Amino acid sequence: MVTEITKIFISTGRHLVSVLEDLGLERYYREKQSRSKLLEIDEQMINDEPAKYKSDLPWYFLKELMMVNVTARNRIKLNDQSLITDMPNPLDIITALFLCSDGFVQQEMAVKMSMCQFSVPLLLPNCDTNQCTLMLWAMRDIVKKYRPQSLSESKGFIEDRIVLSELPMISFVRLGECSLSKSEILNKLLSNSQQYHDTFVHCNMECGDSPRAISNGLTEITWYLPGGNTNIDIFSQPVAVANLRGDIESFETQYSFLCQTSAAVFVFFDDLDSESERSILTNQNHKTQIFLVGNGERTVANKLGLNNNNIITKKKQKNDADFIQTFREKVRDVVENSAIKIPVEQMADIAHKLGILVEEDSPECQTGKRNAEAITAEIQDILKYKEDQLPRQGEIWKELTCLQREECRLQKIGSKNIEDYKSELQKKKKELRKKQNSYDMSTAMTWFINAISSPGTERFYFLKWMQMNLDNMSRVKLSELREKYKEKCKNPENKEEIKEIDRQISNSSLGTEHFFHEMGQIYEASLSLPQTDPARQQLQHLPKLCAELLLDGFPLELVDGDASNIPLRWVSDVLSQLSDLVSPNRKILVVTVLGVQSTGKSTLLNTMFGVQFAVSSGRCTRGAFMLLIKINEDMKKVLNCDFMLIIDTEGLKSPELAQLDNSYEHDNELATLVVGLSDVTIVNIAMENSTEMKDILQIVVHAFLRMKEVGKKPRCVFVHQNVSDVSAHEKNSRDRKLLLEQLNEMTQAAARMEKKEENKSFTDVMEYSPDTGNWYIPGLWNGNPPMAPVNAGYSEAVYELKKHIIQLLGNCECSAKDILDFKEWMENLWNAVKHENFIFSFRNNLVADAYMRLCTEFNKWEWEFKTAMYTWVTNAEKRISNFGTIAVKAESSDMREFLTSLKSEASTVLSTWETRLLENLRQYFKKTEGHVYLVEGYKEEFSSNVKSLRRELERSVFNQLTAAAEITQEMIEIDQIKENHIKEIENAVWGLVHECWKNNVQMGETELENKFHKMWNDMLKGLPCSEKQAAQIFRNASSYLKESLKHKGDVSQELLEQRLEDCGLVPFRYTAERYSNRGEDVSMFLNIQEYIMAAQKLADSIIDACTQFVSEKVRRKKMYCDTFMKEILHITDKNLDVATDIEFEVSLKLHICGFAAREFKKVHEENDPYRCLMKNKDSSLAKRHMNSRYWEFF
Ligand SMILES: Nc1nc2c(ncn2[C@@H]2O[C@H](COP(=O)(O)OP(=O)(O)O)[C@@H](O)[C@H]2O)c(=O)[nH]1
Ligand SMILES: [Mg+2]
Repeated sequence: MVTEITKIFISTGRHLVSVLEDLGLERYYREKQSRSKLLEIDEQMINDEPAKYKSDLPWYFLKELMMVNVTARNRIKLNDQSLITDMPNPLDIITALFLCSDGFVQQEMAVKMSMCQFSVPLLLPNCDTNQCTLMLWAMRDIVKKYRPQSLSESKGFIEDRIVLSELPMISFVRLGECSLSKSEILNKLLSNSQQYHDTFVHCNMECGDSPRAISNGLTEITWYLPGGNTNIDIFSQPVAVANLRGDIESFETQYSFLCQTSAAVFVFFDDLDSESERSILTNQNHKTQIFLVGNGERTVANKLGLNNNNIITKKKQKNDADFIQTFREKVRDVVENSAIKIPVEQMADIAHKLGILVEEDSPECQTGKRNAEAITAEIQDILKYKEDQLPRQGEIWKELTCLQREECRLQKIGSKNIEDYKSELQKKKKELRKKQNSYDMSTAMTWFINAISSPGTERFYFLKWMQMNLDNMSRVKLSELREKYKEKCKNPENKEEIKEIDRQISNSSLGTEHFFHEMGQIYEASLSLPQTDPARQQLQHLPKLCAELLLDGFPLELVDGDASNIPLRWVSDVLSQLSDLVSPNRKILVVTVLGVQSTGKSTLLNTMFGVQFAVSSGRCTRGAFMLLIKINEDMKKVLNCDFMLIIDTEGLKSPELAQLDNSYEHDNELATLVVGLSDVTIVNIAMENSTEMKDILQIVVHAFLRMKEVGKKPRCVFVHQNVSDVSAHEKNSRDRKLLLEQLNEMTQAAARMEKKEENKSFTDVMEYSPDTGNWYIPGLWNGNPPMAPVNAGYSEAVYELKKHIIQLLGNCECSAKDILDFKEWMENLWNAVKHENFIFSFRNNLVADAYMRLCTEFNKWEWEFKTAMYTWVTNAEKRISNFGTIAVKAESSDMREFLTSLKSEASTVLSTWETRLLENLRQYFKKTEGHVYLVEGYKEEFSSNVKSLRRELERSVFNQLTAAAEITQEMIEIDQIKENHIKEIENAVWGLVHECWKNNVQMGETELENKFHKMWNDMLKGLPCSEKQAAQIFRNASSYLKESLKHKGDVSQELLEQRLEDCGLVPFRYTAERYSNRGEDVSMFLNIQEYIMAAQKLADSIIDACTQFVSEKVRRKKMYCDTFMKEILHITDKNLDVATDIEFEVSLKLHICGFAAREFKKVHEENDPYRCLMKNKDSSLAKRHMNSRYWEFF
């Protein structure tokens, strides 16, 4: 025995080095291949030429495997037929790759292999050291979903990390020579009748008969998982199947291991002549059942003391199908009756006893595991845990989000002054930040930050352990909820229930992203501390940590799905750090995917780029993750960039949910942001939800038209999933045309609404080609999950799409930005999105359009109402002032009575109008044209608008009446003052003069003047001061102006930041800055000149009309009232409908309101009783009186 092993060791020991050299992998034997290297985009990635050298083969295989191509193993061969004899066995290539990869690449490979339904290595041999390794870590990330028979009634299912599942394992080994192909029989055993699949590599496959150089002793594992259909399922219970390569006589350790872990071991043999062969079967000390499978006679087997039941023979006459059938019976028997169910994780103990290495024993992996467990062991109740350990993200962060939005949108400002309101919001924000800072750093976060600060691969092990532990914890609860959710969504009646499940899902989910949220909040909050605060300084390094993770290909959250907000400062600082980490001016291109929830977006990206976005996460929150991929030197010249940033959105709301709360805002915002950020957007359309996608696209296009930030044209590619027909492209040319027509139509509608009719088609806004911009991708699975492998057609179609996208990216060289540019672009875009509030709230253009129509109509009624009330008030004011003159001597109580009666009269008029408007509204909704039904939901809103309009008018009318009454009253009083006080003044003057005279003091002019002033001021103190009311005029004007521009997008709100007091001082000159900056050629320039002239002319005529209105009021010395300002805006709006430019409109309105408010203010001040007297001072009776008296004396 010993000599035998030594022989193998010596012979294969030489082999490993030479085989690795042959395969060009020797340099990775010591320094393992890492994930970030694996992700790199290089020339080979899009190269279709067949392999030329042996050293190409592993890379070709890896490339195909990363794209989950089921034919990956069949293609490991060279084009050159003459070399065909010397071709490596696919198993050698797989073994070599596993030997040369680090734990993360191994994991990735195992996951993809299991998606292809390939067997994966369980025990990996190293013929150099003659040791083998249990590949526990590599398999850790495989999660499988299946339905055992017990659940087929209830349609329940089990979703589990396969290494933790308690399944029986059945092993297959060979002793001596065997004429049966063990692996092929196994494949047949596991395949159902309609669909044969090569789970294990066998000798009848391409190069499967090449001698194995380094893969003897390799033990592979696969799983048979039932789907709950008795007619299809081969076994009704899940079972693991292991397959040892090579003769067990040479691999006794592996054999022992299998005997101790399996429920049964099937030994394939031809004859058992030698004593040593027999002894190996009897020597084992274990509980497993041994079955013998052979071509030969039963008698040999009987010598071993096995009963007939444990012997399967394939006689010459027995056909394959029958043989397999008997075989299955035996296995089924074992599976159903076995008590031995050892999860792979527990096999590690057995491995240790047998001297088998376990890769998880590496110190980095163990430290990572300990660190992760320290955190996750503490978690009992997820919701409570989040509150205790991650307190900064929940409600506080959501409130902060609202405040940040409100700062941009000022939706609830009411009649407050902008500056005051903003500083009020600022103050609230500061308080929340203070509250965030008041929490101590929780133990969980301290540990988390420490662990991700650890060096090398340790932090990745830690993060992976965290992910897996958290995932395991919430999986049970979540998968149940998700299933329930899907079920409920089929029947949208259960809205409340859906909402409730949604909430529960949110409460029960806890992933590493929550720890990163917390980090972001800790960092952002610390920035509100003084610069020198040690607490703040200690946290300065956090962005760098995350930048490093990003650089290593770890996905980081861009948009926080829980709060639907970007922690802007945090993400910006991470990107700045990233920019510092790479050499300067590194360029990036951005690829994004957009589509409805659970339509295979993440799967698509993962297949395309070999990345690891969470699949089937089914989170109810919808954020966006970004991931950085390096571009290899050889591709840089093609792509003209150094990195590719991939953004995966977590999926837009499913239509059921969108209808639920009628909130389109988040999805529209998210879509606009990511499309705006990307160079290429992949729009994922599944047949069943194309409407939702079109709705969202409309809003994206519309938003682009509104937001000046989007200066470029994003490219978009439509991906139609689940279309497998070969003629799809041909057949769907009509559909494509239709799609483009629809896209054009909605672009035009949006352009009309935005008054930017120069945009005539979708392609004016987005770069899209109907011929090359549509991709049809067949379904992902070939057959019925869980046993279905990935469809080869899927992988191939995704590969073609990938080549196309890389080609597209190669064409956008000019748009490649460096990281800092990207950061700034993101900040601007997000701010713009936050400012925009109008368009995002609609489901699509039609609704937005119908809403606008309703608004227009409503404005008309509103105007009629207001004009009527204005006329009525003017009349009433006249009556009040007459009342004043006629009843000069009347008691003031009479005036009060009169006022009360006027008010009640006003109320009657107001009520009549209110009823009339409500009736108008009712009639409007009875209409059939204009898509009125789409805005049915706004009926209530408009009804309450009518009511609040009435309230507003009532208040204003009452105020005006009161003001008029007061003024009249004051006028009377002023007259009385004048009258009554003449005597007093006379006396006072007398007193003054007399005093001077008595003391024989002769006062100079000035002295006399001063005395007079003092006396006058004392007297005036009794009168009310109305300075304040005058200032109110500007404030009112501002708020009406804002109101009138509310629906015009963020540009207008930004332009409105100017102080109205500074406007309208100089004549209006329109310069069309926006256009002049863009004018590239002369013809364009000439057009602009014409345009400017036309605009100026229009402006002049509007200004004239408004000036006339103002002068009329000024001439008649009318006291200011709010209607004036509204009337002016009305005049402007009426004449403006040909204007195409929002900047023009805003600057014109600012000008007009500015000068009008100033004029009104003057009149107001003139009418002010206080000012009346002040003005009268010099010419006043009193002064004359005093002067004459004084001089009379001297
Ligand atoms: N039948 C079928 N399932 C798919 C297809 N693409 C993805 N899936 C499955 O759908 C689920 C959701 O996929 P995922 O990529 O997470 O969707 P996302 O939410 O759009 O990112 C996963 O379980 C996928 O395996 C497909 O083409 N056909
Ligand atoms: Mg996804």
